Amino acid sequence: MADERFERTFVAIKPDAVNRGLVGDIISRFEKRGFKIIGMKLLHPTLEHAQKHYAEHVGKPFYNNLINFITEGPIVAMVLEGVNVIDISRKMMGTTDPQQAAPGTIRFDYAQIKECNVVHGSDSVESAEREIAIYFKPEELFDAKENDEDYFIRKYGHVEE
Ligand code: IDP
Ligand code: MG
Repeated sequence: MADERFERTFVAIKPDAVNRGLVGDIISRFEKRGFKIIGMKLLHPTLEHAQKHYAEHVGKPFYNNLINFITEGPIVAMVLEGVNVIDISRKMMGTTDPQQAAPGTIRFDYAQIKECNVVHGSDSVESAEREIAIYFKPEELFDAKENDEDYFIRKYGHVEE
């Protein structure tokens, strides 16, 4: 990466949110914060995806329910890049339980129960690297252009005389 202040994180819009038509609203929040989408796909997670993704939760009471839920239908898998994106994107999501989440967070605004809490975000640099590799090949990730809304206009916007 060009600048070490920039991190990458894995974000998923879960099947409940895709099903309810919340994809655009959720992506929009991250884009407006300035985070760059450097990878994105709609995919139906396989059992293998789910088991790898949630390996840390094996044996917990909610594990089977979680695996069933995440394999219910398509998710939007994303890699976001930005300054402190791991921590900030999780703050934007709110706490795991939407009932405890702060007003204005994604989980407060769009969810009611922790079993169906609309988004996932990596919780550390190590988790991000591990989770990105589960869902993306290296060639599926792209370089973010300069973080500047006028980049393409300045570069291509010269009218031919
Ligand atoms: P996180 O998504 O906020 O990082 P984790 O503890 O990593 O939360 O749990 C992964 C997912 O498992 C949560 O997003 C939630 O959907 C589900 N989950 C976590 N704890 C519980 C629980 O106590 N009951 C039911 N589902 C849970
Ligand atoms: Mg987690």
